[in-house]
Amino acid sequence: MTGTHFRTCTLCEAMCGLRIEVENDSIVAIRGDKDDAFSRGHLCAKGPELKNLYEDSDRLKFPIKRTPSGWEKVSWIDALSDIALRLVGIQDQYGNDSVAVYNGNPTVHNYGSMLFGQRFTNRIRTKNLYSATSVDQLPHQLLSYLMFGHQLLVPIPDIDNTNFFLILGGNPFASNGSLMSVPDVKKRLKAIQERGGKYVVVDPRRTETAAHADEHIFIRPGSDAFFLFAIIHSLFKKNRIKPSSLCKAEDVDRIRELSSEFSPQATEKVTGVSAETVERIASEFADAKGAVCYGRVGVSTQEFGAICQWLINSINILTGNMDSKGGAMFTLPAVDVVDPKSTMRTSPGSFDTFRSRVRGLPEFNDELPVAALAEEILTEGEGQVKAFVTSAGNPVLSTPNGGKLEKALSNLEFMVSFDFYLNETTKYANYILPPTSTLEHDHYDLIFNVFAVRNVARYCQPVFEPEAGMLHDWEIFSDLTKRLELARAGKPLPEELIKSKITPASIIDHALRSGPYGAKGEKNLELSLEALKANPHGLDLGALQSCFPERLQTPDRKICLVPERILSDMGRLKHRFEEVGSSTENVSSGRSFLLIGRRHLRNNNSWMHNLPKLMTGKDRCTLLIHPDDAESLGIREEEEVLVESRVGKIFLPAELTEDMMRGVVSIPHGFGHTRSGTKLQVASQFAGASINDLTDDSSVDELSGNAAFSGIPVSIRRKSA
Ligand SMILES: Nc1nc2c(c(=O)[nH]1)N[C@H]1C(S)=C(S)[C@@H](COP(=O)(O)OP(=O)(O)OC[C@H]3O[C@@H](n4cnc5c(=O)[nH]c(N)nc54)[C@H](O)[C@@H]3O)O[C@H]1N2
Ligand SMILES: Nc1nc2c(c(=O)[nH]1)N[C@H]1C(S)=C(S)[C@@H](COP(=O)(O)OP(=O)(O)OC[C@H]3O[C@@H](n4cnc5c(=O)[nH]c(N)nc54)[C@H](O)[C@@H]3O)O[C@H]1N2
Ligand code: SF4
Ligand SMILES: [Mo]
Repeated sequence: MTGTHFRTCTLCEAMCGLRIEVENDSIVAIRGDKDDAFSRGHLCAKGPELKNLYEDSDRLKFPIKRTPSGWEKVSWIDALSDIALRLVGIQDQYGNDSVAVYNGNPTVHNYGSMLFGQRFTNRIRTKNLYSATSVDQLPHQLLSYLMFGHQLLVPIPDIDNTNFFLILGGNPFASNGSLMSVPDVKKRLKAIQERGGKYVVVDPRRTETAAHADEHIFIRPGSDAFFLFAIIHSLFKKNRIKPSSLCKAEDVDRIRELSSEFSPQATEKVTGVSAETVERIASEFADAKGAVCYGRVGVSTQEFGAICQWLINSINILTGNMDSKGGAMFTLPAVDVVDPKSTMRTSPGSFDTFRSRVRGLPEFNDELPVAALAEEILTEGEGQVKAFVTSAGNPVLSTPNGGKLEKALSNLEFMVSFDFYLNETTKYANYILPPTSTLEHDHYDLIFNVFAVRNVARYCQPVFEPEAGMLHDWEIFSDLTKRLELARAGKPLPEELIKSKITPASIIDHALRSGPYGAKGEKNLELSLEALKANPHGLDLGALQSCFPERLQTPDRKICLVPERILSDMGRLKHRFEEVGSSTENVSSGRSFLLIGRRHLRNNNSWMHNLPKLMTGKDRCTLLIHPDDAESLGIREEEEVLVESRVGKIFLPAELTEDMMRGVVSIPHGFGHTRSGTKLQVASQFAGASINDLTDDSSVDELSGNAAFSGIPVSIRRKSA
């Protein structure tokens, strides 16, 4: 096969358009697609590595089974039939909840896996559903559900029109943006400055984004809720509130009352941000023509992650910047997942309709927080998890207290992993079911179009035919779902693959046609799969538009400014405020440090360390520490240090930098490829250590159940000491 293909990169949320040159069945170049309607030629170092991912000799292509003498290749039919019988057998013996499922991050970049994986989990009928959501954006979805009535009505910064962008706990220079699909974020941030606007970064580390910002504000990890409350306090004090007709007046009064004790002066000691700075930021925010407050992983994954997202939404609402140009806006995606009339409407959400068995953490959207997974496997009694299915995830490296989860996985009766790598998690499986890789299947961004800074749509055809006998994620899920049903009914299992008449593409085609840009839709652009195929560079469907109150999904089409659930969490917040405020221990006393994470442009969570070109250069898995803190511990540059938390310890080299706040240290996540029994030849040479051997499964945002990674207390010593 020879020719030029146009594809969306599926590695991060930016959705860059790629131009892929193929000669004689081999990729000769991957470049940014200059004609792409959204990304206009942008790409990062990871995009071209889709070639090496595709060619990686460690990538699995056919099912393997763990046996006493090692991994053995098996046929799809034998694997799928045995899995169906084992899962049904375990559920018959111990009940439905004895099977747990975990969906990892790449699921949301793979629409086939999403659509057909969901059918599978529906059939498993277990309460033990988990995903990367609860180590990530759960607070965003929860607050969208509570305030706007739908978990996917997520406010997106109108980056191209804003004049004041307040970023907390996000580092788009490294991550390329999150819950804000935005190719070429650097250029768009610079454009804010060029039009006379400003962007400000609040972060315990002077990140790459902060270094280019108009202002960087250091903040003590985990204290953002107090900073945000202080901003609101200041806005009220200065009379800068613009009440929205979509909010109840008594709710506005309520926020004023709640904010009364968090004055900029009172929060100063707890956050490390001066009262003067808070007052000034509040004024600048209120003055700007179009301002938006945005918080990402650093504020979602903390003890008050949900309260933080509530306060961020509240700041945008109270200053008239919600659903308004230059503020936080909402997409109208071509495949609409919010509108009740849409064929693809997803559940608006649910919260706390049941709780986890051992610790009583609340369900959200039928899922339990993954911080509870290990204990659900390890704790005996009715409802104990005995079998586990993972899909596109590596929870041993990506969820808190990975060491405990490892112990749990080795206790299971049965485990299956949908993955093309034999890694730190999948090595515990009895079967690994490897799907085709991204270039071998078609693609539509079901999720990231919902979070994009413009309304866009693009459909990509596969670049390569898969090798004979390989299957897509959705085909594996589809067969297994039906096989499971047959096994449950005691019927014979077929000796051939059970094919589905419905395909992901047919589902999308129907949704596009009946969606807002379809023939009968309000925008009437006659959008369909055919139309998208005819536009391989994608279609720009326009800038984000105001859509309230019509698109609000609350029963009264109003914003619920102060959800009851948030009110009930205020006691916990106040308690922590008093506790930290009265603590005599200075953060930078040298005895205990607060640990935070970080991302690097050339990493992608845990799974792209096997690509040699991305691993060149300086060691990235280091402990960042302020030189003064290092000096007080007698630690020198590159020296191996021991970092210890309540749950574990790791060794890694120190990297001294004034970019760290005093008393705070940073380690990237996704490393720790030291574990034996994996097949990751390159990654194991750049093994590093896993931050999640230090993060604590007992440290969660008690309201949402989301993992609280930011601000884990650790002690540090020289290895040689
Ligand atoms: N290159 C690359 N890109 C990625 C990924 C990747 O692994 N690598 N992962 C993708 C995924 S899954 C996601 S979810 C997104 C995430 O996208 P981002 O949220 O932009 O990612 P991070 O770089 O982790 O940014 C989090 C920031 O929060 C800061 N922080 C930590 N604790 C606190 C705190 O208590 N308060 C405040 N204010 N800040 C804090 C950290 O120092 C860090 O700079 O990135 C996506 N893109
Ligand atoms: N301490 C700390 N921990 C964190 C974070 C942090 O900031 N700090 N960030 C968290 C965040 S935001 C996230 S999203 C999670 C990610 O956590 P996970 O989703 O659990 O882990 P990943 O590293 O993304 O692993 C993805 C797996 O999917 C496989 N894979 C890739 N593509 C496909 C595919 O198309 N199909 C299938 N079947 N498999 C595929 C890869 O081989 C890999 O094994 O990590 C979280 N963990
Ligand atoms: S920024 Fe994200 S989408 Fe764009 S090329 Fe890099 S990894 Fe791919
Ligand atoms: Mo994520």
